[in-house]
Amino acid sequence: MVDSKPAQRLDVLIVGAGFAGLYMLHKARSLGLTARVIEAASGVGGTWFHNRYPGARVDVQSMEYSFQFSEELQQEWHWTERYAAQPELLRYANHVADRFALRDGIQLDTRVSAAAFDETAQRWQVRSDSGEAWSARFLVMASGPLSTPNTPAFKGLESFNGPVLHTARWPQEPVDFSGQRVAVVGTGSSAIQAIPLIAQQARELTVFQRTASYAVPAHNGPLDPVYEAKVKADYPGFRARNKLMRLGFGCEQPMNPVSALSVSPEVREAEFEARWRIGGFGLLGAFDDLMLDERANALAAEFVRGKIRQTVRDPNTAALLSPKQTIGCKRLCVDTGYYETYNRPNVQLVDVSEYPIDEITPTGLTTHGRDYAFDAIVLATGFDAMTGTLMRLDLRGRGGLPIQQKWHAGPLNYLGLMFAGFPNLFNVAGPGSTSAFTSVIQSIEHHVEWIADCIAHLDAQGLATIEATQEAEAAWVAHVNMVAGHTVFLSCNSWYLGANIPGKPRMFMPLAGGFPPYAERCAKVANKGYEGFALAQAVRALSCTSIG
Ligand code: N01
Repeated sequence: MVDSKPAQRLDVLIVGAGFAGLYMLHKARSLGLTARVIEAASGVGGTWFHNRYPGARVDVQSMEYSFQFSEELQQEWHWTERYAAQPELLRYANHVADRFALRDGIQLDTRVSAAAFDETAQRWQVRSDSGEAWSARFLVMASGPLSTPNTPAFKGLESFNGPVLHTARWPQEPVDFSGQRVAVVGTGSSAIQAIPLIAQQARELTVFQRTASYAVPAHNGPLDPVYEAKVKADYPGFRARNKLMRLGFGCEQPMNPVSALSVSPEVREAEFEARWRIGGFGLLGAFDDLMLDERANALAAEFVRGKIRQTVRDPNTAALLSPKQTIGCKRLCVDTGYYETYNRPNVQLVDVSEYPIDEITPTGLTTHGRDYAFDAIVLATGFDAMTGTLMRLDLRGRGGLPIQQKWHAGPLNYLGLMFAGFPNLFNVAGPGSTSAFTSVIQSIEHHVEWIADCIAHLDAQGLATIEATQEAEAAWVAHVNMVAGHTVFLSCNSWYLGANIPGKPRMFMPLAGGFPPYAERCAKVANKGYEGFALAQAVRALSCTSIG
């Protein structure tokens, strides 16, 4: 271990200055707690700080993908587009940091590398890789479910003569592909957004696809001022209606409570078509059994494949772009001109499903015995999702238990918020919660408020620690698995299952049961005196000095 300076004492140490960390800091301060955010990057914004690739934008509508805790904030902020692009989202994160005077509580360019629960002091002893140390009663991991990029271990990756850019670690300065031959590896949400824009700039673009994705149109455009005024006229009502939705958003296009198998082909087609014209995730709500019954799902899947065939002129390319897996099993992509891009003469698609990329060479890459030459390679290869960031920390609970040992078979958790053996450690938007299936800012607000209420409860009762019980945790993980078992989510290899990372244990990580029942369960647990948690008195008097 690096020699460390004397530990700064805090009530709450927060890891990460994305939306979760910003709101947690604000909330902790509103409770009168001393709190500090430690962020590895040189700015706030988390996901939206790092994912600066061309075309990066949110796939939930801007009016829904924003904080609701402050009516003033939601009234004063103006989104320019239906789906905000990364620069605007980053401006929003910075605005939130300034508006709520959070900057002096955020330490940038500092990477937390180790945290251990000290059972005697009942505090988290936390260190950075530069040897700074903090001692906090509570540790909040606001480090994001999609924050550790997945860079496949391609042979020869280091040997490439040109730049290798990962979508999730895009440079801050603009990248110009003009006149270049560019490779994009991957065809998930990031690639689908980046490909149309790279294709407009590059001389030649070659996309290496292992699994085709389903994409539905965003129909993005300037935000309609009439719509904005309508939402702002009753923003709390709009938010409340969204909270009743399964995804926590989309109240204007609710789930159609009808089976896809119970209607005529004409009715079905009309419903799919209407939702396709609106764009976004609403297609999966066209019928209430699309995510539950593979026969119903196949009808929606074929509808999208039909759209691909109508859009892509070359039948071979259209066939390659047509996914075979159930729709929605991997996260649905929301695109702007993705399939149309393959009609451009400078774009080609290479299938690497059967014959993988063998090697990156100084001049390009090889697959299936063929060499391809490139000036730049873009890896749109996703993330070690939900667990990657915590598993890379030296994070130890009671008895020095490393998180790697606790999670060797998958991320055990209770309510997606806490882990048995790791008292006073809260995880925001992690495995076991519905966050991956919601508008994530809404999930973040829900988690942060639950955590803040929990800390306030402990303080009011003179309690020092809270910890999930092993029994409650086991029952919760079984519940998350049981819910997934009633859906189509187990029918393909997705990051939800950890299947995109070689060697990662397979466990369906997010809760697929819908936001309203999850939020209700979290509230019920708290109302019952934190059922399933062990709460304990201080083993000795605790004191906490303010560091401002
Ligand atoms: O990552 P992904 P992403 N050789 O894992 C391929 C959110 N997000 O960054 O499917 C060749 O989806 C891999 O192939 P396969 C959103 O939640 C949101 O695109 O594993 N290919 C796949 O095609 C999303 O789900 C937004 O067979 C390899 C691709 O790389 C999540 O982030 C925008 C490979 C990775 O796709 C992740 O999206 C962007 C290899 N060795 C992201 N390894 C919006 O809000 C991997 N691949 C719109």
